[in-house]
Amino acid sequence: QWEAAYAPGHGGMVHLFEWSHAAIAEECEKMLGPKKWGAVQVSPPTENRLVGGQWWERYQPISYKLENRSGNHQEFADMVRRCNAVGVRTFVDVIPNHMCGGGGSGTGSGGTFFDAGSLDFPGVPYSRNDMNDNNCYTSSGNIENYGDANQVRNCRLVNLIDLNQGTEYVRGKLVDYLNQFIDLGAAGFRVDACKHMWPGDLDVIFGRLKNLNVRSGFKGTERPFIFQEVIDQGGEPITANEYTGFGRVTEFKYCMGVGSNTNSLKHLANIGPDWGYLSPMSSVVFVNNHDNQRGHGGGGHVVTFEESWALKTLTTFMMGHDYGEPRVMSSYYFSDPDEGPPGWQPNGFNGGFGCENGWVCEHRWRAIQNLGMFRGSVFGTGVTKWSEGWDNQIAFSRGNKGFMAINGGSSNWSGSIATSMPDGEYCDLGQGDPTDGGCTGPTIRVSGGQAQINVPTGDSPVSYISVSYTAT
Ligand code: LM2
Ligand code: CA
Repeated sequence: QWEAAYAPGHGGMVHLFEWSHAAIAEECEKMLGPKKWGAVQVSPPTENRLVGGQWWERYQPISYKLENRSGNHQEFADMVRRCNAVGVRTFVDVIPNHMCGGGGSGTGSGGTFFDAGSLDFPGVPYSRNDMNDNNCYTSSGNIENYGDANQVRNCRLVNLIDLNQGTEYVRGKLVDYLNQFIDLGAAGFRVDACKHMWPGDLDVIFGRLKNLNVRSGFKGTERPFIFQEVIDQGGEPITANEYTGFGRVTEFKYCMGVGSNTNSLKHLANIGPDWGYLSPMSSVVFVNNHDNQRGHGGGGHVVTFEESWALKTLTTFMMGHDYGEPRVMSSYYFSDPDEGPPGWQPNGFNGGFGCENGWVCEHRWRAIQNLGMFRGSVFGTGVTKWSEGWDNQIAFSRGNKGFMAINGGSSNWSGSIATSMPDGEYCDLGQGDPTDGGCTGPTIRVSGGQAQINVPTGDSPVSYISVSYTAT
């Protein structure tokens, strides 16, 4: 459950935060598929409590029925099928730790009744006995001290009604919850709030999941790709390492690591275990996520779309480097950190470099949009021929498959840089798009182990080439 079952030539995942299933299906066909991204991470598709339209209401499950503002069951199924058809996998954001916030009653986004006062969720069904309240010994019933692993796992996280994953009944319901996505062709899961569940329980639950669905085009032997959200920035008894035995784990230290080196990119050469991070096979890495870009989930200074120049250089580095499985955040603009998405969906991709009407669409930016192609084409190689310019500039190869140069300086970076790429003329994927045998932008010539680069500064301060995209 550590390997993403990406289609050959595809790589990297994009989190299309708050996109509807219908808009994601279209993005797969027009953008993510053609540009060979590996997967899309989708917002929680299950029925949630309606609080007031905030983004976080979707982290309050009411039932495991697929119906909320992203769409319904049929639209979800259609999205997964259409994305798979163009080689893009679906990773589902799942929330096995809890149900909705305590108190009150009502109907969820799918019309299902619940009573959060008496802990009754007939849509699953779950009732009082399935909850952890009796295993929590804090006076408020909430997590009060992150220094006590017991309460972090058995008490309520911000008053969210905590499920007891230790019981057979709850385990069975959670396995069914996740398996329904595998049946529909999904290839993996982003698992919310894993710090708040016992590793032994997760091991059992993930172990019972089905193999990926043969009818969706998988081989029948592939396991779902699991990446667990564990916010470990050090200083607490619970560590990310407790969770690496049954899936990958989000490496939050990476956000701070890259974010504090935007003006010294050369320091990133050996980012990874040397920095006290998880092993490469255990980690999912990202420059920012939907939580920390708005001060939730750990916080700390992270680079977001608001620092667009740094986001481009760091995202290119992350997608090019061989440490961890990378995820690119795709956002909407907000002024209030609780604010939900715009009331309409992003415009369809037409070859441009962003979205309009409130959506940021970092994954469509000129510097970033072809990184899926690059990542997919260098699979199986390591970083070679690391080199540095004098003005915050770095370049490296991925064996004989790819080469990239990142210009964090204040003027063009041009000259001859050593590379392990074979001789040839390649499309500069950071500056233009490959066409049949050509390129809409500049090319980079490699001869005798030297790449002739000319990396601009400004809008797209990166150049990257791959043996799969030649221009002659
Ligand atoms: C996570 N980590 O384990 C995310 O990092 C975190 O952002 C999620 O909380 C959390 N899991 C639960 O899925 C988000 C958001 C919270 C929000 C919850 C539930 O960051 O602010 O809490 O989702 O929607 C909200 C209110 C909070 C209230 C709670 C329950 O902000 O004040 O607590 O609902 O009613 C009384
Ligand atoms: Ca818990």
